[in-house]
Amino acid sequence: MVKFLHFSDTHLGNREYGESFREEDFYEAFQEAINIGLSEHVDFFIHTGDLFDTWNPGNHALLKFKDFARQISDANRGMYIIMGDHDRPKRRDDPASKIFDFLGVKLLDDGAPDARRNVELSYDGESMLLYGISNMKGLRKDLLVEEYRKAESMATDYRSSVLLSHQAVSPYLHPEACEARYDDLPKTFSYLAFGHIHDHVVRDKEYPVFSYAGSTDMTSSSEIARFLKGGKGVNLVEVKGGEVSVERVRLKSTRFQVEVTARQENYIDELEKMHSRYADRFGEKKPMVLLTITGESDREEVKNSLKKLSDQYFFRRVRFDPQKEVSVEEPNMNSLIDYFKAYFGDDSMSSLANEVYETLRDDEFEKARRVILEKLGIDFEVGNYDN
Ligand SMILES: [Mn+2]
Repeated sequence: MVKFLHFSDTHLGNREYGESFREEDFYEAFQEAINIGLSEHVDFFIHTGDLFDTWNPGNHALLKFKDFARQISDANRGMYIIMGDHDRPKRRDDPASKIFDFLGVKLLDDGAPDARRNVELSYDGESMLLYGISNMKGLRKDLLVEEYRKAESMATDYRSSVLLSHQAVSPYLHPEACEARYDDLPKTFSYLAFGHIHDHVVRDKEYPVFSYAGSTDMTSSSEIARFLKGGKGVNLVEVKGGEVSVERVRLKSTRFQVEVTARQENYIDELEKMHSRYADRFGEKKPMVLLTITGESDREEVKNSLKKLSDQYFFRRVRFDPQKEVSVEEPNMNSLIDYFKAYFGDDSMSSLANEVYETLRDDEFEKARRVILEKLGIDFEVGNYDN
């Protein structure tokens, strides 16, 4: 039997809202993932991309990862990884993860045209194929399915095999944002280990078993809804003679986040309701609350009363949305998008304007940028994504 830990999208170095404690949160989640793997005596670790938040991480993030890799190497375990879209150098340079080969970090597919993508492992008398394809998009996207076919053909020679891939696969993201369809994926592998989509997905009722391990912390508020349902976690995977079982292990260190939307008259009540519903999930860290105040409000008064609660919660910049309730009662020319429509005289432009407005209001500049470029049909290599 072979046992390994599959995790993904750890975005080391991410400093959300410029808060250094948020950067530490990502390191703590990574440490917890390693602790889980080592205490479960896994044979090795696989990481399916977006190891770092950017392709040229800061020195602190590099040092933190060196420490993590050393813990794995001291335990005589290996780590196999591929590049996510965040890890792939945006200009001619080497991938950051290559620096750590001396600690047993093996990058499958370093992006070179002749990159070695496969490695054969042997545990417990069983040989296993690991095959990694780093993120392919932009010009590379058209070659992706061809690469999947090559991988598929190599895996036919093995009873046990794992594919590492970092892509958006439909139906797990809206089709326009996807580089492949689920039906395009190789079918000869035992386990398809995926990264890129930050929510956890597992399909284990059919062969091969397919999973997005998901991120270990949230890089966008769009991850909160799924986090509230299932938390963040890692996959413990066992493979025996081609049979796969996946156990999801929830991370305890991921900082709790929640959105609360209320009017000024009742937001304190709503915060209390949220507290009684979720307090047992807060853990040791101060929970982060994304608060939206709808309708008419006295912003100064809200801000002052939130200061008194600041030892209990970390409030992200509060959002005031006077439009929100009005638009429900009277849809004509009272919601922002109606104004955009009137101004542009074009549904597509007005929905773009509305989406950009919504994302910028959340301070998600990179996401807004992506929305614009996607809408204009520009495939691009530079910049960050929230995935
Ligand atoms: Mn990611």
